[in-house]
Amino acid sequence: MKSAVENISQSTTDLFKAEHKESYAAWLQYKNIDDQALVNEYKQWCGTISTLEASVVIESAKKELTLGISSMLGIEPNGSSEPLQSGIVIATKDTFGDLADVDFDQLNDDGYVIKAVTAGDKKQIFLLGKSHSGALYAAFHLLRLMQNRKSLQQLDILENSKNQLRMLNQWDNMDGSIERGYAGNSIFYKDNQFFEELNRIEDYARLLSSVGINGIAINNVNVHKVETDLITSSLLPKVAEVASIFRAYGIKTFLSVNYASTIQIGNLSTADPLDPEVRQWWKNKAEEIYSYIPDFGGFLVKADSEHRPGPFTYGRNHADGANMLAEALQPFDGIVLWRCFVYNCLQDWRDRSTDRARAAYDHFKPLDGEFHENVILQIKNGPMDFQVREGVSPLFGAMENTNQMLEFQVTQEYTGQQRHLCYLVPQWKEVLDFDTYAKGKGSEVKKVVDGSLFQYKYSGITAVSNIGNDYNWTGHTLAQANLYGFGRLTWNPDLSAEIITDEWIGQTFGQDELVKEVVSKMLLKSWSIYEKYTSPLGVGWMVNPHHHYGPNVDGYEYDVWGTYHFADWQGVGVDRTVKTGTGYSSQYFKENADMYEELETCPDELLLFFHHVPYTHKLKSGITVIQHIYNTHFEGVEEAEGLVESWLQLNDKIDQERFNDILNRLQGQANHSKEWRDIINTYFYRKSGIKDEQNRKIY
Ligand code: GCV
Repeated sequence: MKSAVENISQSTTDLFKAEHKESYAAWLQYKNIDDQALVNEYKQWCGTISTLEASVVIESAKKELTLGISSMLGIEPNGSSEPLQSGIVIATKDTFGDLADVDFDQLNDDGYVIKAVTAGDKKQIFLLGKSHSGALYAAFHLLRLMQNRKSLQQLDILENSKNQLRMLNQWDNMDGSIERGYAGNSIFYKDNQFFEELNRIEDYARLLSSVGINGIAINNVNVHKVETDLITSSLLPKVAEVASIFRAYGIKTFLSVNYASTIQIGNLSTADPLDPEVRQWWKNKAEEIYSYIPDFGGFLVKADSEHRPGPFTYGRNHADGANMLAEALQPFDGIVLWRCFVYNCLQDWRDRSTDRARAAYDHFKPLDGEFHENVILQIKNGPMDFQVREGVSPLFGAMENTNQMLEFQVTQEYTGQQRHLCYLVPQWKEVLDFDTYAKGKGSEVKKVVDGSLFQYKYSGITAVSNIGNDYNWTGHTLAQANLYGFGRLTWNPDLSAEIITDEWIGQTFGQDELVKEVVSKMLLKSWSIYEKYTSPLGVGWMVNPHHHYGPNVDGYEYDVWGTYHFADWQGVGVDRTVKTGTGYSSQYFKENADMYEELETCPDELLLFFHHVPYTHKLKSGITVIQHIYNTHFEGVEEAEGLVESWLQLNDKIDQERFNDILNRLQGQANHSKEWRDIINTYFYRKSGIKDEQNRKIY
């Protein structure tokens, strides 16, 4: 018999679907189309769904199309296993190789073709994947077009994913909490167990697959005692169940593992990666895991960071640690995602010879070429920690012979915790488009992590997820756009922020022109607004310790001396130059190293990340640093208030629940932005003694 606790997932999911329909459906709304001419057009193509082969993934494609079509058009499509009549045909190279003029060689593993063909009065839309997953992505693409009311007459689309691995990392703990989670508790676990009913996970899988995500690590990278057991026979059956849900949506399951598992659950006295017993233990463990989950993705590892165990304890390096796990996974085609977020969180910030920003490069660059081919280094976008603004990690492009993947943070740890609107797609695009110059001009981060610059065997993009068990998944309903945008950008980093945003709005809120215009503007300028009233010019942090929400100028918890930004009565900023500072700037390739080293060429938005300057230093705009701080903080508040005004225009155009939820968050943000403004402005006024030129009130 199921306990009350075990049933919670099932019953709340049903309740949310019934009572919070729009909030829960996110961008898979499939609203009834009221334009009759369009309905008639669509009906000609959608009366039958033919599936030419059977698999759980193809079944998901059929299920999703049936749901979308019946909901949008009010018809129940027939099922068929022959492509004989008008309708949608789902197939792959295997069954369709010779039947159409489709060059499957142009498709990569997840690629697909969508083709509309009219012959007499027969109208067919072919959804042809190179693989079953490709066919599923094609189905979601078609539904996206329909949700955005596009004509289907001339469809002739060929799509390839640019990145091989497109992943999410859940930072979920088995007690049900989520590290840095801002949308409720876990949808996977409660009270140190998996939920018995896992149907909410299926809805999550649908959302992820619809934007092309193909991998997920289902537990926190900080692996505590209970989660260490995820790789034991007590929990593997349940992991296998979760994996089978994701599998049906083309998503591979990964686990974060405790580097010291051999000690914690293996009855060994060491986790030394060169110890034969330790190595054998992991080999046996891999074999056991694959006996439950034959297509298990592999291990995600945080080692030697923030008090987690790792190879340093045994005098070994990170290649030794990662390779040991890689050897164990290799016979099963599993991979190791080894995080580069390795730094000494106990460093003394007053000592300018150390610099946290340098850490990842200093640890990993010397190991280039020493990692096995099934290891990927997972590198955060910046050298610090997902700040509203920081440099791009200089490790990208610096390791020609080592697979790399990029880690973003969709959950808004430092960017307003889903209480503030901060749409991160524009920030991510800047990172992806950043030219590393690793192989001369045109060596952008996106080409490093899609594997093309150095022909990596494995590579891609991952991110920390922003969902929880709130009825709208993300706390702030507009934060759904970050999850959507992450997936779309990871599929294709060349998509513009505007296109991704428009796609999302159309599917989420419908086709009203005012809604599209207003929401798009709000989203696209929200990162800049948030940056204006928080920490200025790339200096970072300035948040309350530990929970990282709200202003606290000296609050950064790993700097108990309150010196990380080096603000005094004369100036502010961290000198990371080679000439007089920590030398961090030299970790970039020459073009960028030179640009950041010199005050004249360092971009204003990163000025305080790279230089310590007097408050009277003039920015390229001609404004002094101190005046810029005052101006942006006043502007940021005005613009946050402007977000509320913008939203109010949409009162009768959006369902009441989502309208009110978003309004509440925006109002909270506008109020909170004033606290930010006042604390930051007052701090710098008191430090510098320089008045605001416009004599605005500084508390
Ligand atoms: C999962 C930051 C966060 C931690 C997080 C860590 C990481 O330090 O504050 O909560 O731990 O990054 O990425 O490992």
